[in-house]
Amino acid sequence: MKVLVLGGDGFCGWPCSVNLADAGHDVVIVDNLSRRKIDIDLGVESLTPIATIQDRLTAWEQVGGRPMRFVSLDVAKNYARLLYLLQSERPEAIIHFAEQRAAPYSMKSSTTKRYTVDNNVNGTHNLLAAIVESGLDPHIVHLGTMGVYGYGSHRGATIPEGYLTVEVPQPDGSRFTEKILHPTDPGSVYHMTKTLDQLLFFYYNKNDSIRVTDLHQGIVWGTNTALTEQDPRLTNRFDYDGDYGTVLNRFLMQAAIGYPLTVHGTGGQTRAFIHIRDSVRCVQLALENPPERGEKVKIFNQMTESHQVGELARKVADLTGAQINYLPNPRKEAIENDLIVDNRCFIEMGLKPTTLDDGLLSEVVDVARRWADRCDRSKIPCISAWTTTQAAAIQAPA
Ligand code: NAD
Ligand code: USQ
Repeated sequence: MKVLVLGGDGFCGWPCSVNLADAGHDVVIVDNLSRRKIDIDLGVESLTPIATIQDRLTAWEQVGGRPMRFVSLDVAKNYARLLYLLQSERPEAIIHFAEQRAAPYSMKSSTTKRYTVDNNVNGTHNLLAAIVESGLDPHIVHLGTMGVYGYGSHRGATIPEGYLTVEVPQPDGSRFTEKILHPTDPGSVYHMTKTLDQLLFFYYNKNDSIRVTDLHQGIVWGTNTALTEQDPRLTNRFDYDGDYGTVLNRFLMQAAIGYPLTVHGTGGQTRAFIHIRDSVRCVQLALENPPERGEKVKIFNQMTESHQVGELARKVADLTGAQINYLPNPRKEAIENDLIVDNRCFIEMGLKPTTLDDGLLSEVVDVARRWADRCDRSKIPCISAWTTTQAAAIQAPA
């Protein structure tokens, strides 16, 4: 199948692209390389050395991979070229990873808040409008986030896959039931853009019958897949800095270099997780099981397990002997929360979840140890504060 992978040079998009090419799909990567530019602006680099997109594609062909093409394009800014790309490539599916994905980066300043909203919302809307204008019927597989449901108390309720069945009371005392989009409760400007994406998909699906699968993904951990391990030039990125590093990969990397694990607050926050290998597999499953024309937006919870941040820190400390540091939380978020998630759709489609086993955790620690000399310790602290209250707390002397 002809597939455009928007954001195919990124952490999730690159291993996904090679996996789809390996599965026999005709892949075109579309990326404006903004993630690499943000690294330059922040003065950080992926812990793992990553090759240029051109070298990645050459290496992929040299290991015998089905050739992929690269198109440099900003989907949020260059509508005319996006439309032309659709008209000329006529893709059957479009995987949409092309967004600014870090919550701390989105909260750094009014500039990064505005960039995140402009980039993410315009990118998604441009894609939908261009599909309508092209008259084509590609299936969009979008990477959304578990964070759209929010991390307040769900009072023990299981989070359904996108839609909530509610009972609506009528004036005569009777009730009717209806399935609605689950209410949203974003925890950052970044997460808010994903809730706006949801509404854009809902509308264009209703009005123009655009076929969409929205994947509400949890925090991705791990780094490489079997395919990206074949050649050093295929290596995936590993973000460890205070803006882009995500919690479990950060803890594993901190353990590897002897840096006390940076738990925010008490570590009572519960989050959903998925290993990069399962993330790649889920995207392929979603791609190969498209909705029918006229079917409402399919929403899957793309996660395999939930864990408390503090529990993860203790697990990593037990495995590696690392120290744990409980820090003032730079985020305005619940001290603790429950999180029970329905993820039956992927399990029923055949996903065999990769769970948090010691071997896989150690594998990430080994990768981090190999590249420890590339780590800039000054970039580890999370200094992006959600409000001035959190900013004052993280600046106060310990
Ligand atoms: P990433 O930043 O590594 O990759 C995003 C890619 O999109 C980058 O290569 C970037 O250059 C590109 N991009 C951004 N804006 C673009 C634009 N306007 N035009 C063209 N290309 C653009 O992020 P990731 O970790 O690979 O995440 C991919 C998607 O998955 C995101 O939408 C993110 O919200 C979602 N997601 C990620 C995680 C995670 O833990 N990494 C978890 C849940 C959901
Ligand atoms: N945290 C720490 N210590 C750290 C880093 C984070 O305690 O050193 C805590 C945070 O305060 C937060 C939790 O860990 O409570 C998760 O933070 P994170 O940075 O790992 O994840 P998050 O900001 O939610 O964002 C990541 C991805 C985003 C994706 C989201 C999925 O960057 O693209 O959408 O995970 S989810 O969390 O399910 O919403």
